[in-house]
Amino acid sequence: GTKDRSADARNPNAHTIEILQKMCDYYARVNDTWRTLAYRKAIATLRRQPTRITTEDEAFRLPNIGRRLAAKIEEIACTNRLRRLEYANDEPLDRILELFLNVYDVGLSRANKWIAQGYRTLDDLRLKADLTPNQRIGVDHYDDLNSRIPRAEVAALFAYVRREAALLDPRVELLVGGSYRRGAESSGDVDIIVTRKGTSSSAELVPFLEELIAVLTRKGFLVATLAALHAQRPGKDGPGSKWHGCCVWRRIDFLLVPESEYGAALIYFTGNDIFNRSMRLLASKKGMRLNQRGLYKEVMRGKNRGKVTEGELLEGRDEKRIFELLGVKWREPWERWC
Ligand code: DCP
Ligand code: MG
Ligand code: MN
Repeated sequence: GTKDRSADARNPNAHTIEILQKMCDYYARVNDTWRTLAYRKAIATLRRQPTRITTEDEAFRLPNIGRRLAAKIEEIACTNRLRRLEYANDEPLDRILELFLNVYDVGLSRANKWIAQGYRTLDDLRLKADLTPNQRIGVDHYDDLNSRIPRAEVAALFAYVRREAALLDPRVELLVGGSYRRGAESSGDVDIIVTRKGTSSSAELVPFLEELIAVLTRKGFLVATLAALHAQRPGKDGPGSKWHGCCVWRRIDFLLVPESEYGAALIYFTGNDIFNRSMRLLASKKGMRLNQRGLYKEVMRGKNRGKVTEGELLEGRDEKRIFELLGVKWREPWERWC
């Protein structure tokens, strides 16, 4: 999720941001990635403004806001609405598309197929559609899985997990990453990073997490598995050792991280995703490569551009050191909204 909306309430441009965010969601839905990105960047810029932006010229002078978006900002400020958004959302089918796209594990083509098959409601899906096990969870717990989790509840869920974890292995360290670490007032899910001093591979933590998941499931805390735990292949930059599921119908993710990769994983799992993308881009401009396992000296590429080596590891364990090596000023987690 990329819906860092809760921090906006006190912002002088809150209303404009809210409407631009809806437009952004609309473009994401119709797969217009270019406009989606443009809107996200503009929203990030507006979030940083200490005063209300009301005119096109004022908006256009800000970074990452083009002429047409600036005009829309003025329209919202003057009329309190955006005509483009209103006709985008008028379509009844568009509303159903949005309903279906909010089912866990459903993408645009799946949602469109269901509409073409004549399905219009969640009950249609429940009774008639051919659902994967994850999609069925998504339909059955639609409202819960689509509501944001208040910050205090994230803290309470985490406290419970940490207590059980400590009983299994007191050396294990847990931390909530994601939007919670960025200071959000509410989160889409609970992202838990798991590490232990002295580990150099996430495989060393797999038995612990298997046990933790078994205990939490037995106690009724974890109620569904969405992506089962799998070990990270050594030396590969794959998905990492992670587990996705639900606790009492809140989304919860675990990411296993060896101490040697802790800093890089913290950066990755704290986000947000646009911030991560810009850090990776910066690394590649400087002849380095950043992923969730570490910062590397640029990879050598062979004739067919295949990777010849992983590249020399410059830093993995220390978050601040990675910023330093990249030559960027340290940013606290709550300053990483973009
Ligand atoms: N992440 C990323 N790129 C992605 C998905 C995730 O870089 N495509 C990273 C950045 C995110 C972190 O993983 O901050 C956690 O992913 P979430 O989807 O849980 O996103 P957030 O925690 O940021 O937001 P939400 O409150 O919606 O969960
Ligand atoms: Mg999250
Ligand atoms: Mn997550």
